[in-house]
Amino acid sequence: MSLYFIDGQFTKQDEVKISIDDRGYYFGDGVYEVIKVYDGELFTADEHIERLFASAEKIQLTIPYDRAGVMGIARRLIVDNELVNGHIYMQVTRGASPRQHHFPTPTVPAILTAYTMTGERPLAAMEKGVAVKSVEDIRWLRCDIKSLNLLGSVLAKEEAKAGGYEEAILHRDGTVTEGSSTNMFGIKDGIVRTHPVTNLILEGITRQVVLQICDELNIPVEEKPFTLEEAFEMDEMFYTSTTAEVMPIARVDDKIIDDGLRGALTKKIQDAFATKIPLLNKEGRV
Ligand code: PSZ
Repeated sequence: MSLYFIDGQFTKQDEVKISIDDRGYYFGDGVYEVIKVYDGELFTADEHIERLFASAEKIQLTIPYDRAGVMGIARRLIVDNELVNGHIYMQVTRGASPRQHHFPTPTVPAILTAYTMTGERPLAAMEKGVAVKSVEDIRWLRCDIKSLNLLGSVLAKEEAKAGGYEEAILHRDGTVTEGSSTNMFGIKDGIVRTHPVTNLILEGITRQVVLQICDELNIPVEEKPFTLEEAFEMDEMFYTSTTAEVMPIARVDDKIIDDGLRGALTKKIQDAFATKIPLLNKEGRV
């Protein structure tokens, strides 16, 4: 029986109780994070916890723990649930209070919930690549916040999935922003292109790792938006996320990217990413 952390207590999954008045349930009024676990070890946890606090601050939400407290909850869940490979899901809502749009008065404590999920690296897709569908980005103008309000992403992903695609490549007036739950990259003439960090995208932790890898490998990067038309003409494309890592894109809509095979630079970045994963380093099989 998997253990959940709910509002200050570690609870068995079938004993979890959440109030119908939780503002996450009514309004999506909260923020969340997904942290990858490889071989029982958290990956880039400091960065994820920092982003959780940053998202919370942007919506004037006070997390009822400090950073070390949040890390401690994540660690205890891994140990008690004997998680080897997978991730921790963690969310904080603005507490439980009778439904009214404005913040609760008097203030109620924020509620942090967290649990573990098992999952393996998507190695087959990482070799073969995936297809993505272009979808208009109808989300709000604060995509820099990892908010629980995900309707825009849900509808985009559903449209992609219904069409047989793995992910949606979102665009505003033809300019690519990001994926429904990923950051989008293109490579043209040896230069890696991705949308700059603005209010229109989430600053992915995997994005940060990839930019660091490019720096280390002297691969030039331009953090400059590109259009869908430019995407079709890229030499290579990939997207990044905590669980997808560095995922090659073989096709955008009906346009095959280059020869449709994983590109050489994408492979190089994937290999460099793998060297940063604790499990692979430890066992020496990168
Ligand atoms: O399991 C999954 O499908 C996951 S785990 C994390 C994500 C998906 N996505 C995070 C995310 C996002 O929601 C948006 C809108 N843009 C970019 C990303 C990538 O962020 P990182 O790299 O921090 O996971």
